[in-house]
Amino acid sequence: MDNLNISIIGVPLDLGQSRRGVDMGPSAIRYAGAVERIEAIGHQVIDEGDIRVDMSSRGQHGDSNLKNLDEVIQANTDLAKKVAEVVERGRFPLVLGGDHSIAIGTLAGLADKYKNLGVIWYDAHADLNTAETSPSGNIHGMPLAVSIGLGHESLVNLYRDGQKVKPENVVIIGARSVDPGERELIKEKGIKVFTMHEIDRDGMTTVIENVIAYLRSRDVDGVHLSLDLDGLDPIYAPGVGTPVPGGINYRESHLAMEMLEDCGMITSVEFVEVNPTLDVKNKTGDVAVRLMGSLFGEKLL
Ligand code: HAR
Ligand code: MN
Ligand code: MN
Ligand code: MN
Repeated sequence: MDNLNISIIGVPLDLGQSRRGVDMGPSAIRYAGAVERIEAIGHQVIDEGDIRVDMSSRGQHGDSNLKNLDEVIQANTDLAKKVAEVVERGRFPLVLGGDHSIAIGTLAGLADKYKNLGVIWYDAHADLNTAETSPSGNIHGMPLAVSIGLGHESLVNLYRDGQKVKPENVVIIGARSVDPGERELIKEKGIKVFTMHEIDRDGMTTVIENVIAYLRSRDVDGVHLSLDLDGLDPIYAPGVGTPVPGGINYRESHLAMEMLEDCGMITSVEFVEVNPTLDVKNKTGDVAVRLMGSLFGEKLL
């Protein structure tokens, strides 16, 4: 990877789900040395600080089956503006969550420039629920559906109207907890998914080769990596709100990051769902920063 001008944007949002503490994710990732690690590779980094999140009316949801909808909309609208502005300045956005609902804002902001964006969704979950299919009402289970144009209209039309990403441009890696409504949507929209089964059977090398070939065949004009730390096995990333056993291991994750770095297609990244209150000595924030190292071109030799 050439030397990049990276802008870090923190989003201390925990309102897209029900467990407190994931709002401290950006702090934990910074504390684990994100800026220093990326600068040591040779990139230039500006920490743009955090998006302001209104916590004052937590828990007072209106009549929809979407928890803290107004606050999630507000924070994501501000995030979308910030991401769009950073991209406009020719910089590479590195967004730190916060729960995964922040992908709604990140992808909305990226849609200003990227008209055929590819998205890699590294996650135990598909995050393809709508208010109708969600078992929880947690918006962090919905951002991918929202971004392909499905769900509550105030989320779908956030920042700019309609779909931000084409479903044919989405690749999910690491899925192992998919709800019935999500499964239907995957089939209906033909979304490309590499579950743990494909990772076990074919190995991460083949999986990432296939991901890259697929996105090239889609002729994407950029690729966003949305990395939910719960994609990793909870052994390596215990500090997450919805851990699912049987996940991607530490070396496989590094290999995936290294191969994505090699392909030169990644144009923005977010690391989400780090919850320091559930963690063990900031292990999960630490893994996030190590993976950033590989993704931004750190070499073993
Ligand atoms: N699918 C479940 C729901 O919609 C669980 C979502 C879990 N959350 C995340 N996102 N961490 O990947 O509630
Ligand atoms: Mn997720
Ligand atoms: Mn997840
Ligand atoms: Mn390598």
